[in-house]
Amino acid sequence: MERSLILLKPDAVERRLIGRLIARFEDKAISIVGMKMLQVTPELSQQHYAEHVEKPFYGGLESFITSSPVVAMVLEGLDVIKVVRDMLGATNGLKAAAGTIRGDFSSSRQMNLVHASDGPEAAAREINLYFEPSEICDYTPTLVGSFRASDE
Ligand code: FUP
Repeated sequence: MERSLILLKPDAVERRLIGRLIARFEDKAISIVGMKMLQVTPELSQQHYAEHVEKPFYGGLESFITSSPVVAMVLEGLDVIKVVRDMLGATNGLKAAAGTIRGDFSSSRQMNLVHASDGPEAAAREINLYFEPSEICDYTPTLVGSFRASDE
């Protein structure tokens, strides 16, 4: 089992897409094990996007990510980091394949609706940035036998 940090970004909240985006993950039988709405501060943005802080686009990215609340989630599932990244599609909504979240809903490189961790190290770091351990629920879904075979 793997966990990933997902943010429904300010554009998703402003465009009233929260429910439809969460439904994409629920439809895929991925478990939500943590979820909350919060306002990202400049400090949190700088920690989250540490690798981008020195880049020319960072100022615009920080203004955007702090402009409205976000919904932060911890998703859990087999290979969930790659599965969710594939569900999002390419970073730029104009280049994302049809059928992906960004391909279907975004026409922007910055306003691409959802963030998802890009690897196990990033996931551990980002989950720790947004969630206390006590805010994550350890549970086995009752219907897990309908999601996949026991040896998968
Ligand atoms: P991703 O891994 O798909 O979230 O994308 P990156 O880590 O490459 O970029 C982080 C965020 O910066 C993206 F959500 C979009 C934004 N970005 C810009 O606004 N302008 C750029 O030129 C590149 C990225």
